[in-house]
Amino acid sequence: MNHNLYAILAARFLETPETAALILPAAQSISFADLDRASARCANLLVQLGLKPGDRIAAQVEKTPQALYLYLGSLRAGCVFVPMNTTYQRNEVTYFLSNAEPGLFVHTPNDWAQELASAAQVPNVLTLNENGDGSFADALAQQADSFATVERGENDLAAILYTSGTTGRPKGAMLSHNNLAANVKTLHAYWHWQQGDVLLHMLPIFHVHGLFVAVHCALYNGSTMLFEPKFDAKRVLELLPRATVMMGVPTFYTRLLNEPAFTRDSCKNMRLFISGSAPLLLDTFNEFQQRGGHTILERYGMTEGGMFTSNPCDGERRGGTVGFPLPGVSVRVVDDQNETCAANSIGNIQVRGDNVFSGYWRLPEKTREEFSSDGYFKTGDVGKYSDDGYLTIVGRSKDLIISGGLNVYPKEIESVIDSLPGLLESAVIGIADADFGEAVIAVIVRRNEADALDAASVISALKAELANFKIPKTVYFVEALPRNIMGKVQKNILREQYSKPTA
Ligand code: MLC
Ligand code: AMP
Repeated sequence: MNHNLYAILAARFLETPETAALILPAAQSISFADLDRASARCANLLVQLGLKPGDRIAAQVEKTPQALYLYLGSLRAGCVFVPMNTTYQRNEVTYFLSNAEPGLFVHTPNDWAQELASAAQVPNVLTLNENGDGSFADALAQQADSFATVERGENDLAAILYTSGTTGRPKGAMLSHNNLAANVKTLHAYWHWQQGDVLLHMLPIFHVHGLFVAVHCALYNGSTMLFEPKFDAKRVLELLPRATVMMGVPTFYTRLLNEPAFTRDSCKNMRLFISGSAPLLLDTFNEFQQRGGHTILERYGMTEGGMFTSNPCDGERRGGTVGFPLPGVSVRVVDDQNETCAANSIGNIQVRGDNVFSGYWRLPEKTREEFSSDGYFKTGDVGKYSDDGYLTIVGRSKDLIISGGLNVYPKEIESVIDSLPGLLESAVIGIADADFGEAVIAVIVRRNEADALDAASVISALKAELANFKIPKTVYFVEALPRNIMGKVQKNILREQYSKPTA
């Protein structure tokens, strides 16, 4: 049997080849047969460029149908897809290229990508802009539109997704064809995907949520996606009457609730609203129920394994919880000695299942540290089970901020701040924010008042180094950071101090 994920998805979506796979903002429609042909062209191109199964393909491209062809073509050719957030800056991309050693880099045209690719000796470089044009699209047009999808085994890699960490450089999570296939089959059944479902797709497609959850589920169900370049609350109101399923991070839902025109009537055609990637506040959950007449289904997952738990489709969806372990996924809460905690006791969340990745790219030591001796992955999240089996995430043992559904590791920002002229040290923290859930702020100690940058200059210096969602919304200067007796910065004190409105 061919375990290639593309073969598994296409066996289903090609049952209805003339159905629209994608409907674009200007109403252009791309059928499943078109998708199959375009991904074949891409796979042929990859072969022509000399790429072999197992070779990496790095992509830093905007959300277009062509970006999806690139992903599907990469699967078909047996290559390993390495998607990158489009707001990553040159230093961030330099690292990914040197670490992944791709055989092809497809990027949005900018001042530096070509130069970085040459420095990293990437043999093939193509461009793709936000309109779907560029040398990648030109090259596709020259290719034949059929391709025999390459045979892959269960454990062969389909993708590497980089995730930062509390220490060191970002790590590439290696996901196999079977990891991804296992998760989509489970989610398809658990969320009761059905004939006629139409997905409103407004998430980026360079992360797990938009690509492996949203796109995979729609493809596996043969469902049309209303494929929008980015989230826009007003546009959601226009499109909801044509959709049945929407997925989003909590910011999508809070922004939708800020629209006075959002009512029960807006949701008349909807079957399911799903939220994840960050905690959905109980207030948002309740207000959405009252205003929209729908109970948002919250689920929990991670780059390293896709989805782990979910509230049920037909049982009680309990606000403030992430529901039950998905079928085939074992999710346990353990104490520091790895003993299972009783219900209502808080502990570390660990997961095991076919969906869970095999390790970090070229980091065997780090991989060993992150798994327990009996094969559970340590998520770094902290939670508890209720008596009746609902999991609640109560916090994180990792120093992580989640802003608008995107992870920001303070250590990374602090290192860049500390290297700026005249600055001694810094602490980056997350504070509650009505729009992003958490907002990044920086508290900085100057080394030398005279040469130190001011707040605006710090922010503009950081913008050149880091993706936009990592940039602190506010910078505060202090004489010293609060430290405990061990010399560790007491971020809890800073959080308390800066969470208060500064009158
Ligand atoms: C944009 N900005 C952000 C931000 N996104 N700031 C903080 N956090 C974010 N997430 C800032 C930009 O820097 C810019 O600032 C300004 O907002 C406008 O930029 P924009 O691009 O126009 O923003 P907008 O379109 O409003 O984007 C916000 C958003 C987007 C929430 C819609 O970030 C988004 O789509 N998030 C979803 C991310 C996601 O898919 N997460 C899933 C990861 S997978 P300035 O100063 O330059 O104006 C995962 C696993 C799982 O976590 O369980 O799913
Ligand atoms: P990422 O590494 O970007 O995939 O982010 C994964 C992290 O997002 C998890 O480890 C959790 O901390 C967080 N997360 C995902 N879904 C939820 C949720 N529903 N509630 C709270 N946190 C979540």
